[in-house]
Amino acid sequence: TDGATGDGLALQEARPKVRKPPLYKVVVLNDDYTPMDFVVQVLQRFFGLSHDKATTIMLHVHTRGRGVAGVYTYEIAETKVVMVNDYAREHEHPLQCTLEEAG
Ligand code: TYC
Repeated sequence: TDGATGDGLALQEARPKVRKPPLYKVVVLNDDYTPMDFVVQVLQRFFGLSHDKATTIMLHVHTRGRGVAGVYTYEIAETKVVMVNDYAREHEHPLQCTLEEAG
């Protein structure tokens, strides 16, 4: 505001400059050993997907080699990558996911 009246009439209000943060894809990779139902459960648990959507993505990864589980800001994407990779290792499955800049 203009400080004098507090109503923004005497001086023009500045347009707030709001920038969209860069986004990152969490990419899930195929492998020959992780059970399909484990992948579906991981996608549901860590990416909030329905069973149907998780199954569609799992089958896409299985047939095409990789697929996007979700798109997030850097900190959230990186945290999910670590959580999924740790969880898969704990369960002794080779399932892996990685970060990728979203265009
Ligand atoms: N290819 C695995 C199998 O045949 C299934 C699988 C799907 C594994 C997706 C990883 O990200 C993955 N059991």
